[in-house]
Amino acid sequence: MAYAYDTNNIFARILRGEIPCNKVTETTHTLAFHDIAPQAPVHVLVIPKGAYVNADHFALEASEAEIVDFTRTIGQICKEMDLCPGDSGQGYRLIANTGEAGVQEVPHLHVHILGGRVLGRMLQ
Ligand code: D5M
Repeated sequence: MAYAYDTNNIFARILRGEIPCNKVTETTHTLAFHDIAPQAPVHVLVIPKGAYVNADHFALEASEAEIVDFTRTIGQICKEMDLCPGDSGQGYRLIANTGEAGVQEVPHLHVHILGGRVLGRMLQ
C-alpha cells in the first residue's frame, strides 16, 4: 500500500521552520517539542523528520537508523524528564493516535509522551 503524505500538515511546516515550536530536543532523524495543548505536566510530541504519515508507515518503511534514533530519543526524553520508573520516576504513557479510528489530527507520525501525574485508565 502507498502512503499519501500531506506536505502541508502542521508538523511538516514545523520541520521546515515555517512555524515555531517549543523544542525539547533534536537529533539527526527526530524532533521533539512540547504539545501546544498539554494534557499533563509533561506532554511532549516526538516526530521523525522523515515524511511518515503514521506508526505503521514508519515501522514498515523507515530505515533502521531512523527507527533507532526515534526510539532512543523517546527513551532519552523520558530519562531526562525523570519519568522512568526504574529511576525515581512515576512512569509515563506513550500514545500514537493513528487514522480515523485512532482520532489522529495531524497526519505526520507523532508519539505523545505524557507524564508528571498519575494518568487515568485509558482503554477506550
Ligand atoms: O494530536 C495532535 C496534537 O498536536 C495535539 O495534542 C495538539 C498538538 N499540536 C497541534 N499543533 C501544534 C503545534 N503547532 N505545536 C505543538 N503541538 C501542536 P493527535 O490527535 O494525536 O493528532
